[in-house]
Amino acid sequence: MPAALSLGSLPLANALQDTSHTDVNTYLLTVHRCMVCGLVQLAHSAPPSEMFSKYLYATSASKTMIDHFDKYAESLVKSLSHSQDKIVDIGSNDGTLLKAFHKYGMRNLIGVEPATNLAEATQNRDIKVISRFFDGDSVELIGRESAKLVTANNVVSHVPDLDGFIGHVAKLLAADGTFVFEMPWIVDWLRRGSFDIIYHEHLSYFGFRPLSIALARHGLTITGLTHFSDIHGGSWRGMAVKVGHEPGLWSGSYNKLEEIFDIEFRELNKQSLVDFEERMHKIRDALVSMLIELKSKGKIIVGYGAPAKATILLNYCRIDNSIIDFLSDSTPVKQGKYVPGVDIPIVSPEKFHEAKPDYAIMFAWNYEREILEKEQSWISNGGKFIVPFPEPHIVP
Ligand code: DWN
Repeated sequence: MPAALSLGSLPLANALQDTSHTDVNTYLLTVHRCMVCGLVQLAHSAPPSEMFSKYLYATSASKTMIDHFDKYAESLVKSLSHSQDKIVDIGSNDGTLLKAFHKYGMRNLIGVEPATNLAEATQNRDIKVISRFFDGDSVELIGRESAKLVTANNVVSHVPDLDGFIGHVAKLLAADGTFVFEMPWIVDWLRRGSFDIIYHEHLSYFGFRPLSIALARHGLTITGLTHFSDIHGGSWRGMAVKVGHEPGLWSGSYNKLEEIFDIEFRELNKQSLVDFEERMHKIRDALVSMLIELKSKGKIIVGYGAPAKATILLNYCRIDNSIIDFLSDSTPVKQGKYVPGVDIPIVSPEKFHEAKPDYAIMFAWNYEREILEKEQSWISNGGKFIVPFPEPHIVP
């Protein structure tokens, strides 16, 4: 398939460096769209072991996600009948969701997490974590058809073998089990123009058409859909069960799925990715011009948050430490490191407040509400955020 759009060769988004001035590996980032099922995906993947064996992203780094997964667990526990019903969270990260299930009384909790640093952080008496990539052996280890609930949040975009992954989920699910997944929606991404979420961890950028085909191939059907506009820039939570075990009132979701297919058919076509690339260039040029102008006026400019997407935005726009003094981040393990490719140091939130910068690029734009609430004092003293999407603008 012809490349729909390309960001060139960029570093791995979470490959933060321990020292400055280090040469980092870069990998081509080109996005393609399958002309059969419409799946948008990367043409080249980087080695999963380089990306996921030691992982710096922690779900609990933002209150928004802690609260989100607390409500997630509370709502799902209502559909379970026993505290010993087995729940398996694939890509359990730092256990934020599993700990929420534990809080609501569940006691048979298993995480599957390849990053050893995160797996170790999660273990407790009622939560067992298998530190490996989810595969057929994981299913045998956990027990075929033993899980009442299998969850996978912000995971399906990361798996190289989607068909194999869904097949293993189907084998793990009990006959009356439910698969619950969350994923950013490609239509939200196209509408916002947020190209910074294109990186090597994200192999696929989902619409529901390709995902439904993959689920159907393994006897799973979608019976529940909820959209969250403020989660990772716009995400869906889908629920799927084994065909023949649909709940009575699932037709509502069936109609919603039809609507989603129509939206995707209209907004996700060959031209939309070509238009997206043009928009990418415009956003890059507008952001760089804004920063150069502010710098020429002697303004102090920093970054707020050091999410994976910051690496992409900074490297693609070639914004380095000559423009931005540092990025602050609330994740302890990120502090003291450097953003790969642009040599910008990552510091603690305390350093952000000490520096009293004039402007901060909100790299963690998906938490705008939480961040604006948190930084009211800096804002009231004249601090301003630069939010990159849908086009670079200053808040407040
Ligand atoms: O898909 C993925 C999503 C789920 O998480 C993974 N591939 C990698 C990761 O992406 P990300 O790093 O872009 O995720 P976040 O959650 O957007 O990262 C936010 C970053 O900002 C964290 O490092 C924490 C930091 N932060 C902060 O410093 N101050 C966040 C908030 C809310 C804050 O107030």
